[in-house]
Amino acid sequence: MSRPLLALLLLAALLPAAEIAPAPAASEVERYVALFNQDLYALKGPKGAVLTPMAGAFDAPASDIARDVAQATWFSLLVFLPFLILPQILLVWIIWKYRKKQDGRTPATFTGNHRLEFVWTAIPVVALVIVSIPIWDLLVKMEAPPADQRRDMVVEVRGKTFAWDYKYQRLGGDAPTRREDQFEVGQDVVGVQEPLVLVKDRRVILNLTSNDVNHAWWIPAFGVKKDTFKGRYTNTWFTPERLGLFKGQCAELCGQGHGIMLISALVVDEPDFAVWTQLQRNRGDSVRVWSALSGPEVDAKALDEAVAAYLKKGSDPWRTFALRYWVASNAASVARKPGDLPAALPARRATLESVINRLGAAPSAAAN
Ligand SMILES: [Cu+2]
Repeated sequence: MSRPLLALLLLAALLPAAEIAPAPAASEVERYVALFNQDLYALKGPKGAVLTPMAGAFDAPASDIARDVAQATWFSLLVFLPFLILPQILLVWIIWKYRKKQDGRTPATFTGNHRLEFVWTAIPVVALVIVSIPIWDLLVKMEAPPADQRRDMVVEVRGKTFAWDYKYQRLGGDAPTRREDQFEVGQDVVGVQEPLVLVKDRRVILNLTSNDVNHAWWIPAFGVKKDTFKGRYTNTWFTPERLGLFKGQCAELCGQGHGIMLISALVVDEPDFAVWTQLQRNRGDSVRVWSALSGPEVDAKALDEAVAAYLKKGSDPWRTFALRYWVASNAASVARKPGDLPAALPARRATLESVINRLGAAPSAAAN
């Protein structure tokens, strides 16, 4: 073995492994399902289910770009407001002052006043120039990608009739993104749209495209609205600054399902995002377990085999936590759809729990 290679291997052995936080307790499953798999279509209000309102960019900006947009809007409103109000005041005053007074005098008539016409043209032109300066700056800022992107999250956004797919190309932050961190989220195994999950104060760059017709990705609270086209990429960026679920809507009339082509972004803090990435890493193999659990009847043998296969790839606390999470998350998605399955699922999750405990406690025994 060559000496530089040996030195490199030695260095790799000495470097601390990427730190992974301990897995949450099984009792935390419901908390994370409630956070990551929120009902994107409805909010249970006092009057029953109502559509979750979209927060606006002006009353509640939730990103750096949205703050700039709100500021620019208020500024132009301030500059233009006198043009709306002053003529109305003048009009009322003139009508009152020169009303017919029944004193026998006839009103004077006159047309044209070049000086006045010049003034009332020049003043609006100056106002437009004043407003255009900060707006131009902002437009350039929105269009130009940030110069230093090393810490940025990068996500490919793909519109399709009538849902969204998100491909995480880079998670951003301090740690370099590994190949296994290039997650794809979209619709879960039950077909429920998943939100775009972002980290508070971590800038995100979106590369947007479409599978079919034109769509537009729009979340007002982030101050971002961008068209998506098939065969071509558009880009946008922003830094989410508030925690929470932010609602949007496809903003390009794209077909029958356009009205329900909702958009949601969930902004979480670093620790919750770390949990979310661990869940994504351990997601794929959980589908087989879900299939064994979600049929008309539970096939005990198939379930045993699916759980054993899942645990064979790793039975550490993160693996078992992720398995419990994905089954619970799919159950939450199913519960939003009509059918008999939701009522049966609590009992089936208890069955899964006993299988995990039986196989997870002694994975070597399961192999025998
Ligand atoms: Cu659309």
